[in-house]
Amino acid sequence: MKFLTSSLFFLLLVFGQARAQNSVKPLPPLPSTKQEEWHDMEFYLFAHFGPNTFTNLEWGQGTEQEDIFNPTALDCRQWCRIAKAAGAKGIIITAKHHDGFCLWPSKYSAHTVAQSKWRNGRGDVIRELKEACKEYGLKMGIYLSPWDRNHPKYGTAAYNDVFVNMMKEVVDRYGPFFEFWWDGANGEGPNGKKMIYDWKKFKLTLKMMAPNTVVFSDIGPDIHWVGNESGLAGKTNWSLLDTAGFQPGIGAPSTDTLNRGNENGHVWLPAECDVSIRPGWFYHKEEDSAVKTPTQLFGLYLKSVGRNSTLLLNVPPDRRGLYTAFDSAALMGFKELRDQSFAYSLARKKGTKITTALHIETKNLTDKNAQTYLSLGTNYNSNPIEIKFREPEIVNCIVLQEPTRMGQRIRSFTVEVLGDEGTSIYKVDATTIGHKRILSFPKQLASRIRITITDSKAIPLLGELDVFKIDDSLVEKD
Ligand code: FUL
Ligand code: CA
Repeated sequence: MKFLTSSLFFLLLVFGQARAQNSVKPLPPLPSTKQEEWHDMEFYLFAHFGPNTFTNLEWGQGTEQEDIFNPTALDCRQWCRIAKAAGAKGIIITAKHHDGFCLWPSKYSAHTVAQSKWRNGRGDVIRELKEACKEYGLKMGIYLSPWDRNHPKYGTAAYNDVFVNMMKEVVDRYGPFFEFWWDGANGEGPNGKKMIYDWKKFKLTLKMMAPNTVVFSDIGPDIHWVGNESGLAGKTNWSLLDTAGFQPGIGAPSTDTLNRGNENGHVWLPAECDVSIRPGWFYHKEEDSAVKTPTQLFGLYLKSVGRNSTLLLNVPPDRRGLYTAFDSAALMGFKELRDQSFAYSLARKKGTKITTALHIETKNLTDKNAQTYLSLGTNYNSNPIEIKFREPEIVNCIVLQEPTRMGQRIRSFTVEVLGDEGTSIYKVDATTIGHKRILSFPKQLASRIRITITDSKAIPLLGELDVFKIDDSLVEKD
């Protein structure tokens, strides 16, 4: 009997919970599965590599001799080993930058590794990276610049087909890719020619050939540029954007809009933060001393991943075709800081109690699945979440996630640190959450923490909640 009653009680609880979840409707636009998977990757590397590595330029002319590309000890397994140890989930390679040189032996260009002396013209960087990524369990992405300062057909309608053929070729030979990166830069080609890109055709090509790949450009179709190359997403950052009437490149929305998204945007289109570990995108020896420190990288992580974006961190191989010890040391230090900071959530500590004013079951907040959630109801303003510690704890960092499968809903929220008697010690107001919001602040001794959703487009839902004490030096300054 006792068993029966408790089973019944359990069932009622489960169904009650399921009903509560079912009664809330998703708020479109919603992410596709590939967008969700991409967002969950959070951090991955960019590898700018090509003739510029050897000429010390950032933008090659397109007139460089093929033989200039001559890495003496190329080893993509070394890149992958380091990427993996750094906790990055994938690598995107510049298969063709603005100079037009192809790091794979393309049928559609006479300016490729096949025309170089490197490995007697039989080298293929893209194949080597594909194999190394597979070995290390990393995802691979590819960057192809539409702007091509070498290709003889550039500036004519025929070049659109060249670009389409190149896309097909790389997808066919080296795919699947988790991401395809279209650079919006569009300057003059050989002989000063300008080019009008057939974006529609480009989009259709990847839609047909690579339906599971997220495609990046200034305005998508799947993810968009964050509006700067410093790795900074807006503190307010909607995964929604209006793209009708816009084009990648000079026809894109303002950088401010790209930085924050559109609150009522019609398309689910999250931002990606691309930034280099060095001042330049390509390797320059003189920048060995200017590699970002682990603390700087951690700061970028807070301002990208911690602001509903992802971090695409460029780490350029050198002339040997290897990651240098400077870059790899910085990456390992960055990994250590993330591990130390987020190893131990006080929200999950034994004795910590999480409650809401309306006594809703809160276990979905700490089940490590952002898509299972707690609904705060229509009266969310008067239904704050309280995290009560067994003993007062020093805290300075809160991590929140929305279940994005239900749409991005929350406009603003408040975090209050409370002392022994429930007195407010510290209060911080913040705006959007989305996939992940990391808030850091000067450390406080907290008995409780109260989180109130202050404004939401629809019934607010929270997927996950964590509280940390991170090193003082890592707290966001601005
Ligand atoms: C820009 C390019 O012009 C830079 O060289 C670099 O590739 C960066 C990621 O995108 O548009
Ligand atoms: Ca959850």
